[in-house]
Amino acid sequence: MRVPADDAVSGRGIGRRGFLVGAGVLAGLGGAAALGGAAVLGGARRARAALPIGRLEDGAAVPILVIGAGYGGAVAALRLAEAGHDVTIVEQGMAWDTPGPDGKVFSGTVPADGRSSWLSTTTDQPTDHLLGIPINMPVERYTGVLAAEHFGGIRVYQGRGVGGGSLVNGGMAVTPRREFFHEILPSVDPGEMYDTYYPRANAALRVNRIDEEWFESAPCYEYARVGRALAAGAGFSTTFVPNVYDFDYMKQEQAGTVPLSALNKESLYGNNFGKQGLDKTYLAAAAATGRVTVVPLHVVAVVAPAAAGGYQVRMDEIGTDGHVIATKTVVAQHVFFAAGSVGTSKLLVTQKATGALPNLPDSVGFNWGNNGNVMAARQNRLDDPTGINQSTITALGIDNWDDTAGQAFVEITSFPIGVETFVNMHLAITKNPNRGVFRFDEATGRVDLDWQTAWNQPSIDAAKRVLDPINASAGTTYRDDLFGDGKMWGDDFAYHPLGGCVLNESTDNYGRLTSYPGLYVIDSSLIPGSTTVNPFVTVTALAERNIDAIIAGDLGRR
Ligand code: FAE
Repeated sequence: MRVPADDAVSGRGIGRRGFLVGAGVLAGLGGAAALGGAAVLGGARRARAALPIGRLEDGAAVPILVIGAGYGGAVAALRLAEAGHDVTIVEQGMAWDTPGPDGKVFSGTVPADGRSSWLSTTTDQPTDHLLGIPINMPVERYTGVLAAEHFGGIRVYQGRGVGGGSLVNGGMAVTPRREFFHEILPSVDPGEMYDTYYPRANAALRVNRIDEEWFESAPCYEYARVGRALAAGAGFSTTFVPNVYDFDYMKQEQAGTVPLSALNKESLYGNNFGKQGLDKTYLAAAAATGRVTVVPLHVVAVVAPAAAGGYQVRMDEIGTDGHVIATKTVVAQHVFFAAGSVGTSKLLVTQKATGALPNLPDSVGFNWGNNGNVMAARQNRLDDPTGINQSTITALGIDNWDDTAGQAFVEITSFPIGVETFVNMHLAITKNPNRGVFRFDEATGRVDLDWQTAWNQPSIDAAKRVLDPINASAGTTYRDDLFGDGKMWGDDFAYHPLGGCVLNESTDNYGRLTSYPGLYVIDSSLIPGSTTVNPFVTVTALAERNIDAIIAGDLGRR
């Protein structure tokens, strides 16, 4: 299927499109809770884009294969196609372009169904307790949209499907402060990033800002205004956070004129409306070139040099219950690893250990970080209610990044359970110097991530430098019943995996795996563990920069 030309990209900008489709619902944030609530159907509806879903036959030969349909993969596919190249994207998750029997593409929140969770028989929420009681619920095993991948000391949340993380994330679209950029990626010229690639990424992702006047009276942001007031009482200022969720659509949700999404707890398991994910931006634009094919439900396992040149890529086609339908091997002249920080790191570490790509550098798998993610909730006093119907889209953050004794950006996120809780939920992004390593286990044939929960203590310490003073001045307390019974900190999971194949360390300065010409890395694994803000704008901008150089230097324009 093709996206009509009038929806297409013009030059570097991507045109808007309206959509028509089904509803659905779920909660979340730049990470957070997910509970309760009814779906709302009817009225104007916003559909998901028609993407060029295709097949890939065993033995096929393709010029360019992209592994993963998230941010890095979508940027690579679009820009390569615009340069005249045919691109095939293989993605392990589903297309997410078809409503289920209930008329919705994505699962509701409560009850959630199999569409919520990746090949699991229960949901696996970040906020997985209430009053100390576990609240995950049984679901049918299905290739659902949110994966909670469990490693020794941490579980890492990731999106699965055509759109990658954009299917499940909170849409917070933040460009880091320029003065921090050199610390994040010292080999990259900040001038080209801030003059060219960040603006390009922000435009193509359709980043927009909340109407600040509307925010001041919108019932769905009472929790944010209360959080801001309590932070101010402790001397902290807040800043508005840009997002890819369409704030005009949200205004209509608040007015009751369109089906609800952010205002009906949708986020972690996908937004049926309102969010401008990759399927509506980069991937829709890539589809419009007519040069991109997306092949869902294919899991890449092996990449190795092919005898006649190029690379053999072995993959399993899976059914929606995860069973293998077919194993296929295709040959690609160029392969882009865009499987995300965890996916790409696992693939590369495996290829090196098993001898498929033995000459990969020893640094592959190293320098992984969680972007300093940690969560906590504060219980406000009864005169500080946070509202019953909360928007899942985070609007405000407390910026304590100037505090060199514990730098943090503390989001004021929602806790949308449909009743008044007086709770302010927070996700902090901090500077945690600890780094993990992906290692191949010969005995199991699997890759584990060497990371210990205790390594998140610097993040807790930094978050406390903001939240302790707020508690002291506002007379509020930490909740200890939401992340476990008696557990105050959500310190054993991450939404922002970064690193494992770091730029200018495991690759050259543009993501080339130089010991294997034609292999590239173009996703969040290039960024060494921290972005100081929510990462996808930086992942996108860096991919834009790298693909420009790769097209100019390696593949050319046709
Ligand atoms: P990603 O978008 O994860 O795409 C990788 C794709 O590769 C996925 O679709 C995988 O299914 C696929 N894949 C993996 N292994 C294979 C394989 N072997 N074969 C085939 N396909 C494979 O990677 N970031 C923000 O900036 N703002 C936010 O508000 C925010 N909120 C978040 C909330 C949640 C719950 C989560 C999970 C993440 C959030 N993030 C947020 C992080 C953001 O989504 C993430 O940094 C990007 O998605 C990373 O982009 P990549 O292209 O690296």
